[in-house]
Amino acid sequence: MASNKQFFVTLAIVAIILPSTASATDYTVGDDSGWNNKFDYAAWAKDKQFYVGDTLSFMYTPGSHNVFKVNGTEFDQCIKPEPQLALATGNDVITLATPGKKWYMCGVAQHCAGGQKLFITVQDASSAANGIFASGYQIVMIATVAIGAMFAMA
Ligand SMILES: [Cu+2]
Repeated sequence: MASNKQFFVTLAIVAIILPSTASATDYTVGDDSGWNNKFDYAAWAKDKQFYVGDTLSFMYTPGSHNVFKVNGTEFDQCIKPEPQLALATGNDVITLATPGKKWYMCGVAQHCAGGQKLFITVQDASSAANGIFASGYQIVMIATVAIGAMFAMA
């Protein structure tokens, strides 16, 4: 019954790995509109849940805009940091590595004052509802696989 054992081992690996890889989301900021000065990013972020491990992609024509990660005061007052801190490739991908509040703004002209700024709150994946779901799912799958393996080896 070697083939049955292989099947359950494969199932066990898939069951344990799948939920943890499926939970990371890549958000294109502004979706099809990208990163520009004619979009409401507060409305875009409002109904989204951001977790550690997710990524933000800022898409724009290089030179027309840029991206600064700033603090809350800089965000509120549109204070531009040192120019060399700007992300400016036009396809800037930021991984949300830690939980907490994150602020981003465009440093070109008066775009920030015009609304080209993004504020999000990143949640710790392990404390989030989907984290609890994932670990519960894993326990159920491991138990199922263990019972199946016992039958397979009998
Ligand atoms: Cu801009």
